[in-house]
Amino acid sequence: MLTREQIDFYHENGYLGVEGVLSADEVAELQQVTDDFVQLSASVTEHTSVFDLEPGHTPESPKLRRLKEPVDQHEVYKKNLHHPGILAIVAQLIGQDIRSNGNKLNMKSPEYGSPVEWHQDWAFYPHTNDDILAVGVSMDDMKYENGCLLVIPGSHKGPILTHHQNGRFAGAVTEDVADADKAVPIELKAGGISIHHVRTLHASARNVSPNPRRLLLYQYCAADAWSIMGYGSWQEYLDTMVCGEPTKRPRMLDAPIEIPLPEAERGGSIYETQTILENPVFARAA
Ligand SMILES: O=C(O)CCC(=O)C(=O)O
Repeated sequence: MLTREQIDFYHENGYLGVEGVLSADEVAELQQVTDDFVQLSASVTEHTSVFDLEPGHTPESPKLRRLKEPVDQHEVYKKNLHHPGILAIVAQLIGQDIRSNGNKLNMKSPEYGSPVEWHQDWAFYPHTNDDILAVGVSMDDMKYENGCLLVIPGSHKGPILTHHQNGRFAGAVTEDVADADKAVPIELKAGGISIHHVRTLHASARNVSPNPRRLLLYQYCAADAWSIMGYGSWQEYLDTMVCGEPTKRPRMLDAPIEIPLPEAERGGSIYETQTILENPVFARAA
């Protein structure tokens, strides 16, 4: 559970780091399952619907950048979406009725892993209100050197910066990020979680350390935050419920929105989408 100070810090700054949410055994289990997926990825040479590969990926030295929708790939990831410690914290921030609108496992190989350019998740998935956050489960110690999450405190209260380039969605901010010099790293031990608000500007640099960086991201929304882009059916909405009650009455917030259309030139993952950026901020592996 969070203290009053932690809750206030989140609302004021748009992010929070919480140590010790998962036990050492829970982290070890996640690491084991993830190691198995990295081994499996050695058998592919192109991105698939499950694996997103680093540019230097080879069968001899597999470099898996993202496991897509891990909750659909293994019971252990699904179990942790419902982790009681995580859900208790999320409920303190966005209420008891909770949906999930996505999940991913982003990995940065030692001395290699790709950066993620500045962006606001809200630009990818605008909703009727912004009681939406992403929880990052640290599967390794997270330091600046291995590419931990960087956030700009208070940016969730600011404008939505443009994520378009040459008229198409580009998956990253394409104007100047004025406050980038105020960015702070969310450094955590394995088992800790980061939380960032859906409008918080965030990014992460390349991994320049000898250690891996594996961050399991679960997106949680208040049940009354409905996707502006819509649902194919009532069942599709219901399938996103994690706990509490669904609702057919979306809560509306007067918030700035830019629809992520026309579609990005390249899809598949945020990394692929961002490869078309004319002015990337972070250095990439050669
Ligand atoms: O893995 C990271 O460092 C950040 C990932 C992220 O923000 C995203 O995938 O949307």
